[in-house]
Amino acid sequence: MFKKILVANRGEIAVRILRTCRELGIESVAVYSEADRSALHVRYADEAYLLGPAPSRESYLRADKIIDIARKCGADAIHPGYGFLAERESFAASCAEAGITFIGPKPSAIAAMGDKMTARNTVAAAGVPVVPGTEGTGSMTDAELLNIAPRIGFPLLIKASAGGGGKGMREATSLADLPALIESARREAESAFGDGNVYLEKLLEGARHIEIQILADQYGNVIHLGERDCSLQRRHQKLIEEAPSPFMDEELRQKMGEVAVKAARSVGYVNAGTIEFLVDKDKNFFFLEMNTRLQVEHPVTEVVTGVDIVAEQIRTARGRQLSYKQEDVVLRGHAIECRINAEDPYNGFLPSTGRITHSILPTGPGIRVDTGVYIGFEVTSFYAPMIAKLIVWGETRGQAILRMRRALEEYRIVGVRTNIPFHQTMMNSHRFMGGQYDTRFVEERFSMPEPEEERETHLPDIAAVFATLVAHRETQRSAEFVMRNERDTSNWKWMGRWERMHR
Ligand code: MV4
Repeated sequence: MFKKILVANRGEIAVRILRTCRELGIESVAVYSEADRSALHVRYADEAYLLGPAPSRESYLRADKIIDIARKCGADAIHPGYGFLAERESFAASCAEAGITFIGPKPSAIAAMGDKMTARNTVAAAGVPVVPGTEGTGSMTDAELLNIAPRIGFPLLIKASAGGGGKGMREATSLADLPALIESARREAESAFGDGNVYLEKLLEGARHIEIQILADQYGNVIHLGERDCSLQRRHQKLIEEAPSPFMDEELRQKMGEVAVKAARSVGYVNAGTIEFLVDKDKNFFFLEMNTRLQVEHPVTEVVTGVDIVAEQIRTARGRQLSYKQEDVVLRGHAIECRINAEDPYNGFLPSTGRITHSILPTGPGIRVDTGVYIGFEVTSFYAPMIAKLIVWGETRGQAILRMRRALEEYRIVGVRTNIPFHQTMMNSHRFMGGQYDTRFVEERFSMPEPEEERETHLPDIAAVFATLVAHRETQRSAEFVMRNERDTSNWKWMGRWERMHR
């Protein structure tokens, strides 16, 4: 096994990775910026080294410094986490040149999936369904795009080839609008990625965003760990994820799982990866992109499968076989993750900074909290506002929702505003309870109640819930369960007093 792993990341994901290193008996190294001198990941690791000033460009993105530190301290592998250097082909290649194992896929797989046109083409050639759109790779002129657009049909999306995650995306409703939108998409892509190439895809409306977790070793074994439903997003930032998807059935899971494995094989994938699909109301599914890294929302999959995904990443990077065969993977119960962000949901989700002066974490049966902060920690605006992930498990989806409500009520954070009230509202929303949501829900059909009205608006209108129930039996059962157990257990007032006491 590796002797020492350097974790090239910060916050909750660095701590998450360090935990598995500890369990596997592998020594660990943290790197940190000046803003993170007293961060949890620095305290948790066996050794820690300063990278530079707070801005990521001068710290967590300094590939050269990180590789240098790894060499000097004798680390034989680097785990990149997510974000920062995780999907940079050049970083994976530099690690290899330095004789250090990059815990992730080969540079060629990162490159093939990182260029979204290449990814579309590669997986389509392997028999994976893609959204109807432009074919081929490389740059297309405006004239070529305008020529092909009517055959794709409107509305359509202009997507940046170097993009992903919705960056540089434009929606066009008619041919007349297209030239200006292509122009602005190219400009945004050029300045964000230094690559102005764009392609077109038919816009799938009202689809769900469902992704499949895969694991692959160096011996051609590729398995999938089922799906995560990530449809609850705001401005392409996921807010709530769950596994399994309330929309899924076993037949669709098997089909999408097999297709995801095919997509991974098409680029010779090794390590953990995620295939994103759009699934329409008729259960047709289409490849969107592949994320060649560990994802923020990986815990919901860990919770329902019992698989330590980070451990499998480390094992496969070291040349071990996967610990599981496909038939060993059994889903049990239901998991929901709420991303706890230092953002004010009552004020347009404005980021909130400050020192955390008091906090109580929810615990107890079926609860997992992955966080990189603690009492005394200063939340700054240098990095993403996510300060914790609250993950719950329940035997059924309904039990998971009730448990999440309980956990959200227990969770106290004083010093920064958080989006916990948003999650509480969502856990009481009829649409969420009924599993009836798609990618537009948060932005188009959801609004926060006024703070003082919160409790009233939370009281469920049972008739309305049943009126909106879908025919899906599992979903119906979970909504009924929630309804049957519904009563106002909020101790918001008491907790409000507690919070004021500690201001
Ligand atoms: C789409 C789509 C509908 N049709 N592509 C967003 C992030 C990136 N992974 C791709 N995304 C989408 N691609 C086609 N052809 C819908 C999304 C999408 C989305 C779009 C607008 C607002 C929120 C969204 C949330 C998830 C996915």
